[in-house]
Amino acid sequence: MEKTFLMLKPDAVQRKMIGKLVQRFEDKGFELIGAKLMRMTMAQAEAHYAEHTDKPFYGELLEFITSGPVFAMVWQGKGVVAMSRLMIGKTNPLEASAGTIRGDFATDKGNNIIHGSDSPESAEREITNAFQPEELLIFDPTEVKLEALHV
Ligand code: IDP
Repeated sequence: MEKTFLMLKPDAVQRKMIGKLVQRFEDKGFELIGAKLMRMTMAQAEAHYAEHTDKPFYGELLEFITSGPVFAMVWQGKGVVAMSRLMIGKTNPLEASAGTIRGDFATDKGNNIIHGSDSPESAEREITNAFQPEELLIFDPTEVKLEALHV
């Protein structure tokens, strides 16, 4: 089943938007299979944004993403990569459609609230960079037995 890596950036955590943003993806019908509040190490940030090394905003981007806690998530579902990108909206929030997360809640190209993988291959790499395999739980919600989970 297709997976994506979504990350609420430090601006979203600081603005107390975690619940509101998680709600959008739950409402859509995707499955949350892993989530945690974490602070990206510089090494994780560099690996996550490796494709942007040459960009003029690269230094600023690393500084921002490591500046405070992020809320990292793995979501699963048919078409979850493309649909999440649609729900997130364009990189520049001033160009993002109303109704998208960036269109509704941001104005700044750097502080644009949320990251979403751009392909299943990127998702795989980004998930591995942020999560240990045992942190992802796939379960049938109709048959949840607490002792079967890692709690
Ligand atoms: P995406 O997050 O929509 O996939 P990318 O082009 O992959 O956009 O850029 C990664 C992140 O780098 C963006 O989400 C944004 O935070 C930051 N970024 C992109 N372009 C700029 C820019 O021109 N100035 C400052 N930050 C930028």
